[in-house]
Parts: sequence; C-alpha cells; structure tokens
Amino acid sequence: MDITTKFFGMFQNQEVIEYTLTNSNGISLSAIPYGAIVTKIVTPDKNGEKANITLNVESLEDMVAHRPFYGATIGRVAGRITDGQYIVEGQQVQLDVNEKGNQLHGGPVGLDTKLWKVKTKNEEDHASIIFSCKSLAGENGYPGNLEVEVEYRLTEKNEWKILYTAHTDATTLFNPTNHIYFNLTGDIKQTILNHKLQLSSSKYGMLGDRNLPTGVLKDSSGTAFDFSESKLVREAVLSDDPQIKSVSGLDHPFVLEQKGEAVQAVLSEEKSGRQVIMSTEENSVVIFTHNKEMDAFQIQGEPAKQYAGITLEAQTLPDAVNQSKFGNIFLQPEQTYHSQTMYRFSVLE
Ligand code: FUC
Repeated sequence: MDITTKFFGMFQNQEVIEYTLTNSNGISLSAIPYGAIVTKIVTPDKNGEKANITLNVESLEDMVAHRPFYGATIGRVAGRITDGQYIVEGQQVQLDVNEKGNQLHGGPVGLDTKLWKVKTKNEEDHASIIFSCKSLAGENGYPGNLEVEVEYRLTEKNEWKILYTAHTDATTLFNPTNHIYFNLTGDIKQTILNHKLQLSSSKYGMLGDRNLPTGVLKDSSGTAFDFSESKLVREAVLSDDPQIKSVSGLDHPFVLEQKGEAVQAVLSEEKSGRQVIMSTEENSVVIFTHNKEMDAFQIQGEPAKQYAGITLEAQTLPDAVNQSKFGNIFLQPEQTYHSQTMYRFSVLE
C-alpha cells in the first residue's frame, strides 16, 4: 500500500496535510485532520478511467466558512436532537442548539470543526489514517470529557473501513457518522438521480416539523421509500410522496434489517459501472440526496447542484435519546465505544 501526503491548507496557523492511501488496484482514499474529512475517493470505472466519486469542498477556507459536512466525521451526535435536550437520571441536559432550536450534527463546534491528531499505519493488506481528538466536558453542552479515535482503513479488497473507538469520564451521548456523499459518475456536474439503490430495509423514519423524526418507523413496502429491490434513485426523489416533497428528496433514516458483515446497501451507476456496497454495525442509514444547490461556495467553478451527491450515513437512528426503541446512544465511563462501517468499491462488468 502507498501512503502519500500533500499540503492542503492552514487552520488557526497550523498546516493541514492531506493524507492519501492507495492500494494495488489503483483505488485511493484521501483525508485531512480538519474534521477527519474525507477529501477524495478515487476509483476506476468499467473502462479503467479513474475519478473522484465523492462530493468535496476544494478549499479548507470554504470548509471552515460554510461547514457543508461533505465527507466529515459528525459527532458527538449525528442528526438532530429535539430542542437540544435530553433527560438522564431524571435530570434534563440542555445542549447548545444550532438549527431552528435543535442541535444538528453535534452542535456549533461539532467534531467536524476540530483539528484532529493524525498518524498512519501501513500493513501488508491495508493502510490506515488514524485520527484522534478530545472533546472537553461542556463543549456543545455535552457532559463528559470524550476521547475519540476514527481509523480510515483502505484494504487490498477495495474496502474503506471506518472504525470508531471512544471513551468518556462521565455519562454522555455518542452517535457518530461519516457524512460522505457519493456520485459514482465521477462528475459532480451530473446528478445522482440515475444511480440505483438497494437497501436491506423495510421501514423508514418519518420526518415532521423542523425535519425532526416523528418517532414513527413506517413500513416502506410499495412506497417511494421501498428499496428492497434495486431501483433508480429518481423514482423516490421525484415522487409525489408528501414525505419526499416536504424535503425535496430523501433526508430520511432507513432501519437496517441485518448488522455486521451483511451487505445492507448497494449503490450503483450503470454508465460508469461503479458500485459501492455498505455494511455496518449500526441500526440505520440516513440517506440524504443533497436536496438544494449549495451556492455559498464553488466546486470546479460552479455551485454544487441539487442532487449532486447521495449520502449513506450509517448511525443509530436520529434523535434516539428522545425516541424510545430507536436505540441507545449513551456512553458510560466504564464503557469503550466501538463501531465499524465498511464500504466496498467494485465495477459491474
Ligand atoms: C441537514 C440534514 C441532512 C444533511 C444536511 C447537511 O439538512 O437534515 O441530512 O445532514 O444537514
């Protein structure tokens, strides 16, 4: 495996270096210590043409100024926490809020806004970039000093494995994800509407006011949210389903039926022949289809268009701390948090 580095930008007078892992099949993954952000994933198409298959901001300045979350490590808690509040041992905790009175994606200074420590590891069958950071008690309103490690492992089997480890010195919340947006065409000027998606899921979380989960996990069979058989993303995103219309696409959690090594999501694109499969230990995957053009910054000379990318954000169901049966995201001092999500890249002949 090859590990290379390149200057990426400056943050608070510190050099931010981009690390790139490349395997013997010509697949590479690049990431930076700011936000443990994945800046590129390059894979070949069916003709061997290599291209970046993810949506990324080109400059560190734009990442810091506009915080679009592209490829970023999200935490302490991914998604929204209603009113930024939760109850623990009969006490109400008030977190910092940063979107319509809720906490979104870990709050105003979430893990995606921090400069992480970084080291690399090069083994026979894989190479890794290992990021670590500390979130102090009180940051974004969370109790507990949290230490997080995220390992991005690229293997010779063309897998990107994300391995999370975390500890806290007081009961807190932890539900991280990576906010990667895929565009398998390799051209962000094309939309993801002709991508095909298949999910091992029969329920999705409905959204209500302020894009908050209503708590209802609805049966998806026969609806726009039914991906039990592979189907074009456009069939969902352009449907008249009120849940789709309300957010102009997908922005929903899908309950995953299996865990661990089982394949739970298959995203593919016919013209390039590229395919990504996902498996995770988490109970859900949030799929967001970049439902509005982002015109605050430019990528390749133009704003990132509507439907320029699609996320597969593996995580515990959003707002789990306020929804019974969504899962447990409390992290206790005596626990070590471990979770793994894997994406495998291939080409359909
Ligand atoms: C909010 C979320 C979306 C996405 C976006 C960056 O709009 O509802 O899922 O994470 O932020």
